[in-house]
Amino acid sequence: MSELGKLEDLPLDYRNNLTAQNLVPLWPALRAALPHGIPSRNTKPMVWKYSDIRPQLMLAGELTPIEKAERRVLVLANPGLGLENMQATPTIYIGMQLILPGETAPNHVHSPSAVRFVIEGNGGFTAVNGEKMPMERGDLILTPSGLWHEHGHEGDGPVVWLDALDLPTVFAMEASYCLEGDPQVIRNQPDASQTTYRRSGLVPFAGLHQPRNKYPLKRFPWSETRAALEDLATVTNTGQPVQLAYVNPETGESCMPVLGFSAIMLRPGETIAPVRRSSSAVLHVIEGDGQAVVDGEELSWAENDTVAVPTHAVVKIRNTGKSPAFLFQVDDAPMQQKLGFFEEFPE
Ligand code: GTQ
Repeated sequence: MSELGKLEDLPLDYRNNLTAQNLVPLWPALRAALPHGIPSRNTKPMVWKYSDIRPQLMLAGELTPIEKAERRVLVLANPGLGLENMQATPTIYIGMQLILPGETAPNHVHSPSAVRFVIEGNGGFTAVNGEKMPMERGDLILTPSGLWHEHGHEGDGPVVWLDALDLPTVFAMEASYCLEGDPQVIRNQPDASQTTYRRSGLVPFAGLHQPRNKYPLKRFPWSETRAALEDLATVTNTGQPVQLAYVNPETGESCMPVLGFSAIMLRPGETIAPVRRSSSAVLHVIEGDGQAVVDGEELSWAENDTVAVPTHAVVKIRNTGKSPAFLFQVDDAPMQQKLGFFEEFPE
């Protein structure tokens, strides 16, 4: 392999002339842009502990009224990517949102797509285009690009959920924006998508051959996902990941366009070594205790903690507890697939 020329190899007046004309020579920067073999990654493998986040979030509840916040969120920012960029990984935004009894996070719509994964509390709800959905612990609720959404809380005590957005990508495309609107008129069909798509393999016959609603199912209740994982575990060899993807029930494709969502079960004492992938990911602990080794970084995790996994990382995950452990995974594989460079690297 030949050594590429350096910037300093060029005469200073030539460099200055290029700069003045907004031109840049590629060859001194080529290897940084196209590294050999593996991408250069700034994302730090790391864990955010819920025991650290929760007290700060409750303080935010005292310090900042919802009217002053619109959304009361602490963002999990990866220090390797610059805190101000609000990226857990290069493509994944993760926030922890708090809503207190009686509060409303007002109606708005934006170009980035979001999902909510409920962490604690009872009585929270999200309304999407007039469809009111309950938020119970472990539920996944979709608020896709271009759909109006507002959140509320009709119970007691704090309600906290994890927000995952494709904001870093949409923002990098200079395409991120938001509109504010009047409160939604709630239709008399709460949780309608869940009722219509009650069971996998069964979709409404009416309209089967018509252009489809892009987001037919908007809430995935945890009770169903957990039971499905337990069933899958009975037919999956130990050491093989017990993992289910959240998909569009009509197409079988990932339920959102940019980010992918899945749930993993680890049996007591089990270690899994998922195949190495070109995608980055975030793992959020639903239940259980364990350890992860991510590119050699040893991380321990407990309930409600959140782990950042860089692209191309070597990952091992171990359930150190005596009960099954459950993880919620966010990854950018759907976007990488659409862009044509998603890869898996079997050992
Ligand atoms: O709840 O709509 O964490 O618009 C960031 C932006 C949550 C939301 C976030 C948002 C929301």
